[in-house]
Amino acid sequence: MTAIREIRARMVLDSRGFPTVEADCTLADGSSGTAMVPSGASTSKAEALELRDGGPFWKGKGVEKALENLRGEIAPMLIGSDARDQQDIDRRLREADGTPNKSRLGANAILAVSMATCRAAANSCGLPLYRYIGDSSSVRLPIPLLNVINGGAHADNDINVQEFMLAPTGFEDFPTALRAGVEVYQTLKGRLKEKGLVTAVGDEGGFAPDFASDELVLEELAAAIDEAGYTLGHDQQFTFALDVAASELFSDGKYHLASHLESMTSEQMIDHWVALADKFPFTSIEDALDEEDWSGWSLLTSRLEGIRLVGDDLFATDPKRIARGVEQGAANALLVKLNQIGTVSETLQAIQVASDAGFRIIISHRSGETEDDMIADLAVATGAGWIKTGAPCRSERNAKYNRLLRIHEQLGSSALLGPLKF
Ligand code: 2PG
Ligand code: MG
Repeated sequence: MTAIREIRARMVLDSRGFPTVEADCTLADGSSGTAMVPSGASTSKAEALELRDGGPFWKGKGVEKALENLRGEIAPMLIGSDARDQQDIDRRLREADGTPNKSRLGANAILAVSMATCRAAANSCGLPLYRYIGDSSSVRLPIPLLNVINGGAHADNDINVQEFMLAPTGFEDFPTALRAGVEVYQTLKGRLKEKGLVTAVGDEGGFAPDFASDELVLEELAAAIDEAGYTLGHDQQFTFALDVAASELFSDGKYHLASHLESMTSEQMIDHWVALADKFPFTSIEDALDEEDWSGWSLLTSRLEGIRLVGDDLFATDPKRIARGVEQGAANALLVKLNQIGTVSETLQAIQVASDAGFRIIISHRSGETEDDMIADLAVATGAGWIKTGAPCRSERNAKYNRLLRIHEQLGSSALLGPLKF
């Protein structure tokens, strides 16, 4: 009944208006699942490869080659396979590709099929996706990390840090945490307007005004939280989270911040974050250093013990890189992106490796997204306790928040919020 009968694929547009891959998987019993893959802007060199056509159309970002591989090679190979055996499906996809970074068939083609198969199997079992991937103990909704000010590669301003996030860490349930986040977001919009700053939004729905320094942004956010009637601080209602995306600031062995005239060494960069964490209450700081600055990461992790130091570009959701981080004490939290590794089961394996080492798990969107909401289910399925999916603005971001609201309703009084261990 759960044998794959048909796999179809097409090009659809992502939130930046570029092509991406959508796949449908239909099973012998008529159940089906559809999935779309996202696309990053500040990508790690260690990520699985998104196959793009190059050439004159779509500014080189067409996905016809990926679709050809999917229709001509992947679909025929998987017809008749059991969709419930995700491990086996993903292993065969990996082996058929045959490269370390899925560059032959394309991680976009591979992931679309992996995700669509997973959804079809869940539908065939009559289970919501979070329960199919997880089990009956999957009742933890994630605390949303709301990216309300966009800088770096995601916005046309001079802010160094790519993402300034509100973390509603002191609330009882998901809807209340989301409501508080939205109220602060809307209050912030009013404050920016009053100051004559732009309230146009960046790729992830956060505002993208110009501020002279990262500190000024954080002061503005603190004021918005206060004005909205909430409290900021460790053990209060809100804390902050940052994604520096420091690989984007690193060249020739140095860090170059727009707010600093002089470039910085790794040690100076670490001092900079330690000083900032002294002034503001951060729950986490992501990619504070370059993705190959392993010794810097170890030093930073030992100096900022109380804060979750999140490896995104550093780990690229790759179990091998995570194992290296665990061994070297580089980072203590994992950012999880399905398309960095390219299949559902390898993503789950990455989460397992990191959780076993006591790392915090944050499930994440990409800056180029679609209305696909699988990451909401993935967060609940794995009990990660954290999700990063942009500002509460732009429907590709809200698709995930709205899915979590529906899951919360489904779970009723059994729903919990946040990770088992903070
Ligand atoms: C990040 C992501 C998502 P991108 O750096 O964490 O916010 O951005 O998808 O551009 O890599
Ligand atoms: Mg990041």
